[in-house]
Amino acid sequence: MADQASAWTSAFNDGAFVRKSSEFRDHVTLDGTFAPASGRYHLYVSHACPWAHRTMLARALLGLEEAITVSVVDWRMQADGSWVFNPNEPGATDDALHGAASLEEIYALADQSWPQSGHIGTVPVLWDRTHGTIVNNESREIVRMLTTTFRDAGLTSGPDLCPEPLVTAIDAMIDANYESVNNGVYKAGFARSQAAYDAAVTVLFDRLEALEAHMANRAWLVGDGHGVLTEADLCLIPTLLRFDLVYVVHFKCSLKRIVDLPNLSAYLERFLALPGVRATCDWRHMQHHYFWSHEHMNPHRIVPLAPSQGIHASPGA
Ligand SMILES: N[C@@H](CCC(=O)N[C@@H](CS)C(=O)NCC(=O)O)C(=O)O
Repeated sequence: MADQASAWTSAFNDGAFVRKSSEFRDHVTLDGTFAPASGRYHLYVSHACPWAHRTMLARALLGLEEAITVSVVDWRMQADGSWVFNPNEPGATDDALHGAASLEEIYALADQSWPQSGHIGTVPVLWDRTHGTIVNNESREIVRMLTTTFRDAGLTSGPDLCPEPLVTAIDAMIDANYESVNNGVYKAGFARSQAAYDAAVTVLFDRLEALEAHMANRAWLVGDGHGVLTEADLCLIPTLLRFDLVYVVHFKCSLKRIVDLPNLSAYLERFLALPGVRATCDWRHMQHHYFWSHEHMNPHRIVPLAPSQGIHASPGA
């Protein structure tokens, strides 16, 4: 059991968690092998997963619900880090395309050598019906395809989440939040030395305090004045939405809660009020996933009672 985490994370370096890189990195492009089209692509997601949540937020905000279909895995990640389909679980679905029992089967359909690779498939996955393969399994790249290529193809409605003049600022903001916050909570929670934990938590809260100050007179992270809603918000917010519910306790990110940071709390409320967003937030999948799946960290699988104030006190999906 002590080695459970190492089966599905790539490595530890002096006790510090190092995330594995994504294996499928093709792109949907207007003139390439993978062209944008309604009804062609399918997303495999977990409602628990902050990375998958980014793609579900882009899909919802861009009105792509009918153009891109979705299957949702069970929130119970298996001991080896793999995901299974369980349509009997509320909020989860079967594999609508292949009737697969697990996400591993989907990865094996895309790459015959997958079962021998020693890798375990992650969510999100963007699947192409036409070529019967995985296009990409890196959330940030999937989001960018939805906000740019699908938009250029006229398939989206709603805001431009990646305006050309803001691309550099959006990328810089996503980069600044990635190791510190999005991956930072995992580095705190999975640390195998006090020094690695201390370092991760220090960087995490320094960045959260900087974001709290940044949001003092703004609505959104990037753009002049109050800013405009962009991909940068979609990439940060899934981590903030899980923070008080999960990371404060489970990953020991306990210096402060988001509810203690008024500007970030208002930012989350503002985001949750956008059309379609709440329907992507399954608090139960989020919370139960972490406390059940990381058995080496929580051997009795006890799930804390949810916070009684703040965003988690009102319904999600
Ligand atoms: N770089 C990936 C990370 C995806 C990821 O790590 N997803 C987690 C769920 S939160 C997963 O599927 N883990 C299973 C595993 O690592 O075996 C992305 O951003 O898309």
